[in-house]
Amino acid sequence: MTCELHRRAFVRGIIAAASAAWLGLSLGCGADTPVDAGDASPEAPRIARKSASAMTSEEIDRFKRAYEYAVANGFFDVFNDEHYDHHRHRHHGADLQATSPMTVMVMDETSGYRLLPWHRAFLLEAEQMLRAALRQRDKEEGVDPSEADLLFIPYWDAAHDQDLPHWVHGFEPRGGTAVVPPGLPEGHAGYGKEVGERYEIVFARWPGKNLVFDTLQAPEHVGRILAERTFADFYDALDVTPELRIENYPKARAALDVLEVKLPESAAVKTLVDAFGGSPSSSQQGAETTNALFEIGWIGAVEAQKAAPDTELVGAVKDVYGLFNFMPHVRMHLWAGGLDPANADVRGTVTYFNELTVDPVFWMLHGELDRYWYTWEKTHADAPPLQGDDRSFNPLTASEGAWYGGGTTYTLDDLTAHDALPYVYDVLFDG
Ligand SMILES: [Cu+2]
Repeated sequence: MTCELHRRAFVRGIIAAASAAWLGLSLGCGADTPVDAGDASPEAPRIARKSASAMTSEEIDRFKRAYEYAVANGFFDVFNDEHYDHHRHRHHGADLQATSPMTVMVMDETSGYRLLPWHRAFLLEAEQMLRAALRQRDKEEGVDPSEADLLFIPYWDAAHDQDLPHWVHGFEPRGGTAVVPPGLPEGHAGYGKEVGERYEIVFARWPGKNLVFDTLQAPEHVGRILAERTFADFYDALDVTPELRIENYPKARAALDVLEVKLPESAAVKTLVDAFGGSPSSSQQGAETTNALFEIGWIGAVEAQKAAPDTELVGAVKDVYGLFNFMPHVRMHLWAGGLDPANADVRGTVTYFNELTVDPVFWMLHGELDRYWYTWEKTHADAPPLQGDDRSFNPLTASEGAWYGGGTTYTLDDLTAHDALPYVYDVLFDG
């Protein structure tokens, strides 16, 4: 019993320490009252977003023609730049840096609560832009442009697919530019240029090829997230705090002992040893712990790429990661992007905040997170705890969005009134 209590205390400590980097502590309060699902009226001109795995060949073709045209013409450049502009948008609980090893910078709690509504608005803008792009292409090619009204951004049902949808493998649109962020590793297309300059994106995607992010969330995991009662807890489970696989704790602890011997000089290993034995800490220490975890993940990936890797070291890194069942948001990005098998410093396009909008997987994974939220909203009245200006979202400015009829400013109320949204999901998430 004592042992059990001791272990629980440890687990709480690790949760706070190793994951606080994805935000700080989130304390929320909200109602848990079921709301009327309110079916869409049949005459409403709404598009039904479907799973990318369930699209017809005609729908896939339409989406691909719009998307590749938009990327090739640089229409996503401004989407990249806006997504990268944290100061204006405050739209992520943590900023994932371009560095290798990966590092996170913790944002304030409000920025985390803005993640879902901001990306809901961003998806609406992209969907509108893609329709305008398709109309333009159709006119150029002498095709009836009215098909553009049928275009939607599909969602990636990663939990059920456990892979990328078949047609997305190999669909790697070329073109587009992005702004150089600090810390790009050698081997990345923007490396060697001044921070703030533009570079031509070189599309990269190695799904499932990140040593320590090589699995996707299971449907039951999503089911547990959807069972959270308040928005704060729902958001936290989606984006901030991993589940712990307590049964893997002894293996993870033993693996840290191995790493201490193999990497006696590593500050990251020391940080993790302290976190495993210590008490809950501030979010700054939490960021340090998360970054230490990322660093040993990188050490493991570099080792695994050697001609004759130290398999005990690689196994120990994997065992430390085995303690965590990571949050769907970061997991989908890192799984889909993967690591360059020839250079573990370079990640896939969909993991870099400054260039990720050229990968359709970015939109499909955020469509899926949006579908989780949309599903949750059907049975919960609670909303993101945001006040004043924080309830306003303007992903693209009026002048940037003018050409496709966008650049809208959305209020939180606009974005949470399902009946007023121009889309529905063909099905809610069902674990
Ligand atoms: Cu994201």
